[in-house]
Amino acid sequence: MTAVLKRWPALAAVGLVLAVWLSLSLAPDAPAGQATPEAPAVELPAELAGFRADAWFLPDDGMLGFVEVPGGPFTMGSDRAVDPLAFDIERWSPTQAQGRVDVPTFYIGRYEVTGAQYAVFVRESGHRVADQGALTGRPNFPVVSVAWTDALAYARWLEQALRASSVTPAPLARLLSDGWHVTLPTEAEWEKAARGTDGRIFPLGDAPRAERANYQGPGLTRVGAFECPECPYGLADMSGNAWEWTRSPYQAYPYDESDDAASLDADALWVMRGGSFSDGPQNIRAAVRGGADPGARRPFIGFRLALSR
Ligand SMILES: [Ca+2]
Ligand SMILES: [Ca+2]
Repeated sequence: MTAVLKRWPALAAVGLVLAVWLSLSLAPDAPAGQATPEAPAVELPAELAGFRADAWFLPDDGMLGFVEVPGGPFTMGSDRAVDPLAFDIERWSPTQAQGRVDVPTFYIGRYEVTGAQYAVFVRESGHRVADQGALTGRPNFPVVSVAWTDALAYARWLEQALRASSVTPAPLARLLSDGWHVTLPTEAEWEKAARGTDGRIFPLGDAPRAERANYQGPGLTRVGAFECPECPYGLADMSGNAWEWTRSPYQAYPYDESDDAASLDADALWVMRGGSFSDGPQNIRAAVRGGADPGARRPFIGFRLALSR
């Protein structure tokens, strides 16, 4: 099977895209504002500090939580000579430990997507909830137990909601009308957002610090509970709390977004980043790469959004 797919990579990619499309379109489409029979009543607070109840519970700032990461190159991957915790899969090539990747300007969520944000999506879209864990978390904790397909469905729904609403702040509305999309970050976007441009090992610097991230702990915490003034771009929980889905398939480096569709296997895994509350220091490094089945729903995997051209 693998040999066949390798010979017909385009066919394999089409099959996979079809599978994703089918799984999305098979979710029952209830009219807006009506929950599916399987979904429990979603209880949302009238107010939630730091978030806008009138704007899908997105963060209360001028870009509803989207933070600009200016375009330019950064160092991706790991050099075991300076980072002894690095995994083999983080090495760039047989001859090179790390690579330089030029990432155009994009925006990324300051926080992981929360339980309240996801609950509004389920309530408004009727999106099928396959794992109740996605709705039973606290409103300002990261949503978890969501598959890659659920994460993308949320991004698509939110983009339409933002486009259609007069609540959307002007700078954000302008980007959307200029053709930007709400999506998941690529692996390169995620890593640049996490470590910035100085090649650091952890988002907060070259060593982990227990007071700066939720790792090696008992459970999820409120998004942004751990302040990290040293972290690039003012982002929270890039290390730990919930693992985060990206829109990149899990492939050997060198990283190349342009070959993502061409080399997909039918059973491709998707990259998740950043480690979770239960991981040790090795898995909360900025360059760590987890691979997960796109249908996997786990109590330690969530996501954050990106705005990308
Ligand atoms: Ca995280
Ligand atoms: Ca690739």
